[in-house]
Amino acid sequence: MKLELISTKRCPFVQRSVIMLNYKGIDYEMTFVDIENPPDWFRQISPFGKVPVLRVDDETVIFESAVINEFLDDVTPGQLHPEDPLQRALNKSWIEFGGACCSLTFQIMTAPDRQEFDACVAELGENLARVDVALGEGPYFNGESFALIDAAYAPVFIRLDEFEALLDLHILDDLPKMKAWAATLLAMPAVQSARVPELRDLFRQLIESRNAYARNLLRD
Ligand SMILES: N[C@@H](CCC(=O)N[C@@H](CS)C(=O)NCC(=O)O)C(=O)O
Repeated sequence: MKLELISTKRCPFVQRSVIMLNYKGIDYEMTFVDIENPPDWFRQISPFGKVPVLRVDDETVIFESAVINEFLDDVTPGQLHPEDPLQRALNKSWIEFGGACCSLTFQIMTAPDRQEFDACVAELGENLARVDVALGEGPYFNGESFALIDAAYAPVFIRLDEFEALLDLHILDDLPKMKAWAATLLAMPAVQSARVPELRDLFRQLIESRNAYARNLLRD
């Protein structure tokens, strides 16, 4: 089975799957598409027109990052979801919630005015405070072992780390437990491998091209 991940460099949902593939040492190819102007073949294989899409063979693609990651986990040794059904269900619930957090990081970069920007920052802070309540003592979400839920939230922390440098925006300052979780994940080679070196420039370009409110906060 030769896997191909259809990707963009900026997408946090793609990063979830890159983290998983690299953490598990799975062999794969990466194909980048221009999501603003995608090729016809991509429109045909991606049901929602979104990345990531995992091509499993000539006829089969899997979409939705959380589902892709569960598939990757299922077909490789060393299961990364908790064994206990209740814990597994709770992890899946918070993974779903993590999708909304990813989306808010995008809205923070693209909000057209201060009112919307502030509202998105506040909503993300409130969301993360809810996750913080569910967090254990670390270093990972469930404790000692890295799990799928860590791969799901690491891209949020990549973005928040970029926001600190780019916008002087420090959303985790009031959440020390979560800050420690973020630091653990950001130090992992699999997470670093999902963070392309030009990511900050891509965010800067996004903010500038949208003429977003965040443009006023950009640091040199
Ligand atoms: N729920 C999806 C979200 C994927 C998603 O929103 N991807 C964005 C890029 S970060 C996308 O492809 N957007 C293109 C579009 O909506 O047209 C997942 O988890 O895979």
